[in-house]
Amino acid sequence: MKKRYLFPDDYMADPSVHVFNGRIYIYPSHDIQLDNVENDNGDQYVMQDMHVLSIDGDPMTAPVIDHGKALDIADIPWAGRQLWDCDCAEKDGRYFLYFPLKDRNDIFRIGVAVASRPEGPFIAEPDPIRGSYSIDICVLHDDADGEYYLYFGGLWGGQLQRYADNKALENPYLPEGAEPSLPSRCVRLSKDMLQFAEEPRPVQVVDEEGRPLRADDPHRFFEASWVHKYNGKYYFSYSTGDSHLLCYAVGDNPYGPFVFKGEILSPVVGWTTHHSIIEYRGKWYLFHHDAAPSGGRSWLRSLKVCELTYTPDGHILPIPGTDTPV
Ligand code: FUB
Repeated sequence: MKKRYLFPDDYMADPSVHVFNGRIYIYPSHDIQLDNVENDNGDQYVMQDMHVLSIDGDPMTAPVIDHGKALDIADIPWAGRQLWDCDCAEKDGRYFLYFPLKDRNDIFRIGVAVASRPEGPFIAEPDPIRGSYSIDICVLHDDADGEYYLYFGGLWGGQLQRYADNKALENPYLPEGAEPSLPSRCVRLSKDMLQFAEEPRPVQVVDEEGRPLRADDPHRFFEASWVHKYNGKYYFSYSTGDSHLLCYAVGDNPYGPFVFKGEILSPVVGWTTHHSIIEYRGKWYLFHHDAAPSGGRSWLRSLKVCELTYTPDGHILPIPGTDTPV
């Protein structure tokens, strides 16, 4: 299968990709060179700014433009550390960048920054979104009702296990064995795009009998939610974290439940796997990252793209994460 490294000049990861004004815009995390501090808390991911990239043409071949720094944590009033995976949505000619960032108490919150152009620069709101927590943002603009739905959540360093019913727990709780796995969250955004319009709801990934996937299932949700629509169905895709897969599940509305369908990408080089899926000029593409160019250093990742194919009945054909099994 043909794949392309998009931006060999720098280490970037977690590509959230959208088509705005007929052009592909990529909103990646900006990885930083540092001595290895790799641990399960994600302390190796210390990103401090983000750039916007764009492509006008076939993403497998057309030039990739770096529009430069679009947001810097030095300009975010409530910033602590670690600017992780963001996503961008357009409404009425304004662009809203949603980003997870630790506050000064080392708690992940979700912030919003606004721009008049898709490449920024983005100006951060003074405070995080009220009631927000955890990481890994995806925004769906639903053509069915015109609303915007924000998905978020990630385990371990992403802190999702610290919450239940949208309230902080005194003691984090990670389900085990046959217990239902922890779900991602979905919330409708307010009309001004700056707050949640409701309480976030759990996004259940269920098997064909409607049972939530178990905590010990290698296909259960871990982080990196992404939602796209295909033939009127909602495709919820995500990373399984410690089993290193990208998987997908299909539902009938933005909140789910989503019925598990299969794997999209087998393990890549590097611990994390994270992606987005778009249609552009009649073809479908998977954007993701791996750590092969950095020799497998998981905190130095590189952006990749390849074509994605559906079967006639709407299944996604699995893609190999590497040319050789890992
Ligand atoms: O880039 C930091 C974290 O690594 C992301 O939030 C996760 O999805 C994983 O890719």
